[in-house]
Amino acid sequence: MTQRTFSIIKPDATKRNITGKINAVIEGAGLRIVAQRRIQMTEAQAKKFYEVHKERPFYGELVETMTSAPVVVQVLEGENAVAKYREVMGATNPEQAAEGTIRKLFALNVGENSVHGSDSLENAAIEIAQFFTDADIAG
Ligand code: RTP
Ligand code: MG
Repeated sequence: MTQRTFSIIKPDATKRNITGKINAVIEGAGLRIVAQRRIQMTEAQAKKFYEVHKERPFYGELVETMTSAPVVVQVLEGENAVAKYREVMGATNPEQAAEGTIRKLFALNVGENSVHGSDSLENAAIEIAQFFTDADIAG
């Protein structure tokens, strides 16, 4: 089934100027970047985006990290895009990420792990709508 998922290339990656290298891994895995924009996330946007984690001890740090430099927000399209992108990203903690995954290749640590990807089809739609309108997406 063709799906769309939401991706963020995080500040640790934009700071190191490796967004193209990450996009090459995404495209190499057969996912198409059908929308993409570089933005400076506001504190309000980051807090809303990570609201599910607001009781977690790392929430404050997470919001701070996500607003520390620009991010690239993206919509990725492909066969089973949600699960496929989670696979391409690798485990949250790069020490546990499989060879060849984005986090194994590029992440610095669990907090600076280079990418975000939606964890379900339902959340993908919610997250895409937070940053893109239908007119922004050309599949
Ligand atoms: P993401 O949401 O960014 O795609 O990552 P994920 O699903 O693999 O991980 P999740 O559990 O949703 O956590 C969201 C982000 O919070 C940071 N985190 N820090 N210090 C910590 O123990 C810790 N745990 C999670 C990570 O940057 C993670 O991507
Ligand atoms: Mg998550």
